[in-house]
Amino acid sequence: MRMFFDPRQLAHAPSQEMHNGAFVPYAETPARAQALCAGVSASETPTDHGEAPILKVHDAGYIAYLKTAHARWVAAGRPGDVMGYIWPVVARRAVNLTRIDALAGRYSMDSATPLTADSWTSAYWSTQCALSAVDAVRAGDKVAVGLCRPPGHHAGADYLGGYCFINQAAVAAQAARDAGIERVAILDIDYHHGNGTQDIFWSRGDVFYASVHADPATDFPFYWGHADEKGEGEGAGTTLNLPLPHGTEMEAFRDAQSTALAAIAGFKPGLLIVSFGADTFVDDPIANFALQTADYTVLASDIAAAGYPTVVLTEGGYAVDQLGDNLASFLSGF
Ligand code: SP5
Ligand code: ZN
Repeated sequence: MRMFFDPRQLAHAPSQEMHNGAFVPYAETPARAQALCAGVSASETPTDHGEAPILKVHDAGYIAYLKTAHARWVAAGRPGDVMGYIWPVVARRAVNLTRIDALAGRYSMDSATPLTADSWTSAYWSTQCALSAVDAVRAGDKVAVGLCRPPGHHAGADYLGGYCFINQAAVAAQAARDAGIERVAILDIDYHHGNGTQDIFWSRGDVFYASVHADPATDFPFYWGHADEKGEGEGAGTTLNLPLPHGTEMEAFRDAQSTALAAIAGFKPGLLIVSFGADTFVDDPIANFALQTADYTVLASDIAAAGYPTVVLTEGGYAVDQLGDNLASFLSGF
């Protein structure tokens, strides 16, 4: 099984995030990437596919912002890392934005995702891992893995958030489409709803998005992920949300994943992308499900049994000491 990781993914290292009204240590640490690598036997550095596949999904102004925001923040005399604190909410006008403070609100969904001088570089290489995993599967491998950190599923076409800057699953799905795979399915089993992925493919009939996650009534990202969100236009019926309550254990989680896999089977995808978050683990410090390490093998076996060429991309998982074992358990199911 080929796995991809680039050391440049370690550089992004914010010190703190806003959480429940106070600054706390940043949960999405470089140590997470080291744990992911420790969980697998070996990894390769990805091939550089350039920016073009990223720009097929993300807004050009947003990508320019990711590259330049930290320098503008420093030039404006701001301390630390870039964080939005004023947002153009519905019906306000996001025009003629010149101050970095205005741009930070325009291009972000939360103040829990500081942008550092290295964020673009780390997110870029995280994305190259996803694209290289797509290449491996297109070349005939049954499954390939992108050790993606920073993660991606909260990032929309023109916004960052939830520790995410570039949506690796979306860029990978689009690359597969552009390579001639007619239908792509994304199965998102991170604890949190993948609002960015949902937004990007909301009106598209060629990419199915199915997510099992904590109920947005109680959990981040709050404004997406309810069961009645099903897509629109050509995408009507190609979004499936399966929210679950705090305390969810393996049996209910596996049932929900089976529901998602049954819907995906009806879609007949040529490629499956799994957004794998290990923050469903019982001891995750920022989440509230109760999966055990051994459960991940069973979940992956169910996915493998569906028989699709499969790209696994890592998303969240903040119990760093168990993250490698949880990833290893999941991959062993293939
Ligand atoms: C990819 C992913 O799993 N993103 C999750 C983003 C969740 N952000 C909201 C919860 C923040 C909790 N932060 C606690 C930090 C403790 N150091
Ligand atoms: Zn998560």
